[in-house]
Amino acid sequence: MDSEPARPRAFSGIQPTGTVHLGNYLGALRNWAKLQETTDGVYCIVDLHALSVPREPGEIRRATIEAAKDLIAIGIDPVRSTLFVQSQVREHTELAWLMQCVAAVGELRRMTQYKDKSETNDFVSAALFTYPTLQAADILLYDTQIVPVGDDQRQHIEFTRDLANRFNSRYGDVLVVPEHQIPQAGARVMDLQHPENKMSKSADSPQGTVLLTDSEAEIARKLKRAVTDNDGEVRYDPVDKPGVSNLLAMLAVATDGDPVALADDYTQYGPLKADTSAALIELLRPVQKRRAELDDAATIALLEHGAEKARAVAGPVMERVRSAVELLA
Ligand code: AQP
Repeated sequence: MDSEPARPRAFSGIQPTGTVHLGNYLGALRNWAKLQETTDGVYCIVDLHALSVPREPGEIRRATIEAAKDLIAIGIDPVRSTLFVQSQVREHTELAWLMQCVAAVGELRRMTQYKDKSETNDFVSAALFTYPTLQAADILLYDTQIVPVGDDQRQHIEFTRDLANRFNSRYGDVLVVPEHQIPQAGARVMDLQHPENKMSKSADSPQGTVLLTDSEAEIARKLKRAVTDNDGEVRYDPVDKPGVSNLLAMLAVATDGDPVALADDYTQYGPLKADTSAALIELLRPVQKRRAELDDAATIALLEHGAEKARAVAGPVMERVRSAVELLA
């Protein structure tokens, strides 16, 4: 295949829907940065996905630039990897249509993200329903082998694999079928105030969400007030002790430890919270320093260059797909 790189290709995306939080960082973005050592990384700010729920005018543009700064600060190197904005590469929406043509309505209805969001949003757009077909197109357009994501994306990546296999069985061996890569620890960072829910940019839970831009004092305060439980035992048990287990999981990722083993070091919640907070502050300090040095104009220029690199891969893949479907050249 022409566009197949010498190293395996990794692709993933993030919505410009608010400041990046610890869940994004520990569950996905840290992994993106690490994978640059061994893979050809393609990382996308998926602004069209963000429009599947209503936004204020101008919000997306600002949030896109901020998200790009977050990714660069986290360690995505726009020279080594391809960092770009989804809407600047038109092939994404073209392939998304063809994915809709092989997707079944019943499959889309079973997507838990759609079920959750359609219950909580007043206006449920058609785009919210077909969102996973655009996500499949994002991934498949780059002959992706590895998709580093948090646990919440497991079902969408499975769906992407199903669509790729179905497409290939109809049209020949056209699309590369990708695998997800979900980390052992940090794959589902929970909200500090509602540890039964995942930490999320769009959840209205400022005290439960640790943002990449939070000051050290804010991080310490949020961790100190994190909801735990009343039994007082430090044990890693995400089902019965979600709050305490969330602290242990975050501490484990930040210190390269194991959440079950770490629990043995504590007999009280206070010291566990204090150590987790100190480890997270330490982890985020260099990221925050780098982020403060980035400016808008340079970031926009890097994204334009990234879009050129992305088009150079997406264009030939789209041509291959068009030809397999036998659209008129
Ligand atoms: N809590 C989390 N723990 C671990 N990984 C997470 N991810 C998101 N939340 C967690 C991973 O981050 C990547 C980017 O996902 P996103 O842009 O969908 O992030 P979000 O915070 O989930 O954003 P929103 O706007 O609130 O989206 P919804 O409400 O749609 O989930 C992904 O790899 C994701 O797995």
